[in-house]
Amino acid sequence: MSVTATDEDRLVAQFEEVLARHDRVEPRDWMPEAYRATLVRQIAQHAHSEIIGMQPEGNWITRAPSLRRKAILLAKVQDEAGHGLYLYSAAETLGVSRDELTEKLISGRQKYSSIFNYPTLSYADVGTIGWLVDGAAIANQVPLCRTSYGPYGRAMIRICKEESFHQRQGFELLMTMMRGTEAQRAMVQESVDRFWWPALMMFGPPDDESPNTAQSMAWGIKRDTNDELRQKFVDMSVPQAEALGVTLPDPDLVWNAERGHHDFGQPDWDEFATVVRGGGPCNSQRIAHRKRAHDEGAWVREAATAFAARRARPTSDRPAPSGETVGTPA
Ligand code: FAQ
Repeated sequence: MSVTATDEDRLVAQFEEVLARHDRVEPRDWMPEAYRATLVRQIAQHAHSEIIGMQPEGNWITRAPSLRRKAILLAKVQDEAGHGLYLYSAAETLGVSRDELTEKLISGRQKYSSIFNYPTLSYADVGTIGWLVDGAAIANQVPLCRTSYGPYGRAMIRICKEESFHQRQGFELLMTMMRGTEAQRAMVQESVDRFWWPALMMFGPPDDESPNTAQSMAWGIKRDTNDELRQKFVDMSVPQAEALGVTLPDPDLVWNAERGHHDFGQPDWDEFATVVRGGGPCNSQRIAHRKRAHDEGAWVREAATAFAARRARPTSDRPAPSGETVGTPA
């Protein structure tokens, strides 16, 4: 059935009323095509980030310094896989398939967060990623719990609870190292020096260079701008750095009593652009690894599809499992 101009006006009006009430848009509801496409872009990028984000920390699982640290790290990396899966499921409610999204990630047609293109050079990086990267993720994602698209907002609620736990784990690891030897303290500081600026880049380009923010805010997909969230993250991190006893590597970082916020320097936006375009230190390694895992997992997907097809057939049509004869009473 074709949608007339009057029908379309009514649908647009209904959609806008939902947004004005700060209510949720659900998969069954009519939505403008551009709203759907923006959500697919953001949710897919977010899902890919969780999946690629397993690699930098996964690098240290076999070399964790104790059984306890290994168990914590394994659980954290598994949580990131779970987050990726909730997010792919949320994207699927918009009419795209996980296969299609994975293919776009591997072929470079969809992005993932710039932060995961930096290497993890010491065990302190595991703590710094927890503290700063999960910290930045929380600052960005707590407002997304109120995003206008229902399945995305609901996925965010659970993800934020887990990310908040990860952030505390990271902070606890760094605090333990800071109470250790001089060499451990130096390792933490060196790690913070490398991750601080890339963590600030996670919030995206400055607002006046962000092509998507204005429309995404109008649609209630984003609730705060990139610069607002970056500021929130800096304000939240300064007292935490003081408690840890590390220095944040920004000579311009200073409390501004008039604004009630910290002033801070700008990340190197040319470096950000290079990393987003694929030229960061680990971009090709991350994608090659993801592609290899995908190719090597082909047999699992085939087996799961065959198993699901078999389960969908009536019981009488199923081949007997070995050692049993169907229809013969036990
Ligand atoms: N990296 O117009 P805007 C995690 C792209 S947390 C790469 O400002 P928008 C947890 C952007 O897509 C990390 N690309 O865009 C974890 C756009 O591309 P286009 C993931 C970036 O969407 C922790 C272009 O630049 N979190 O994984 C980046 O309005 C530890 C212009 O930018 C999320 O994805 C970047 N940093 O705002 C896992 C949160 N920034 O148009 C493991 C959800 C921007 O060419 C271990 N996403 N771009 O396709 C968002 O909130 C938004 O998408 C922003 C960007 C704020 C990231």
